[in-house]
Amino acid sequence: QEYTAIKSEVIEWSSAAKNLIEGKVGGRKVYMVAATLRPETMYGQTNCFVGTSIKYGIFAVNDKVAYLCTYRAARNMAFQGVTEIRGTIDQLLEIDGSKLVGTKIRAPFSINPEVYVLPMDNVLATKGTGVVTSVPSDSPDDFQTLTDLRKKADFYKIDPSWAAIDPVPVISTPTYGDLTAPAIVKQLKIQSQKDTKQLAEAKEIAYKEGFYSGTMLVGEFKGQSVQEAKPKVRESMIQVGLAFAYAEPEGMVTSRSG
Ligand code: ZZB
Repeated sequence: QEYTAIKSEVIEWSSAAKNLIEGKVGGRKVYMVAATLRPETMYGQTNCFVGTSIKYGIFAVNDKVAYLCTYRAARNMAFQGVTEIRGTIDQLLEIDGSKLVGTKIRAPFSINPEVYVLPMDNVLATKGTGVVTSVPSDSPDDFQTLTDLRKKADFYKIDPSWAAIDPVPVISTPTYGDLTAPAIVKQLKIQSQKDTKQLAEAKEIAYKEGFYSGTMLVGEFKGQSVQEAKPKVRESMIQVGLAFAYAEPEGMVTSRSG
């Protein structure tokens, strides 16, 4: 599986993370790294998700830069030319996902350039980087989680202001309009992020609809089809150093064995 790894620079750590991190990263710029299959939706990022019971690490890339992701992802990256010496992993510290909530980051290419880290129940530790960038306009999981967080901010231990950014129209589809994910969530009568079966179905529909029938409403490739724009947005982000290619080992094995 070939993902695009999106780099979000940390602007301000949550108070829980600040103490832990102080003095541990040696002045490096820290980026949270999210794996996405939909780089063309990055204009619509409204926040970032982590799993509260997942352990993350901060890994040195060189003297100036460090990445925050799961150990598993850092290990994969070390074999994909991300670190200076192939296969070496330099973990600066470990941190619980719960402590990252409330951290403010820079969301590259987003119409809302500064967003917060929020908790999501269904983040898998075994997929991507364990960091998920949230695009509620086009991802049913993201829309439903954001809705849950807004309804029960106390329960999820978040400051409501961290979840204040509304979904941003970035892609139009003929069947669902300018906010595809909210429309599908409504159609399937999804009530919470615990409705995982319906959410899987909604994701499938949203992927197909966006890819085959979507038109870009914003950005450098406005007016183009998603099929045309997707690789171009990806290339733009990589070119300016805000993204890089990231593959999951399973995918690599599959493509090698044909
Ligand atoms: C931004 C985005 C915008 C995404 C969208 C999807 C959509 P898949 O298809 O199952 O391989 N994701 C990435 N890592 C994780 C994780 N560890 N746990 C849970 N979710 C994760 O899933 C790939 C997508 O799932 C990724 O692409 C990411 O969300 C999320 F408009 O990034 B995506 C219809 C989907 N739309």
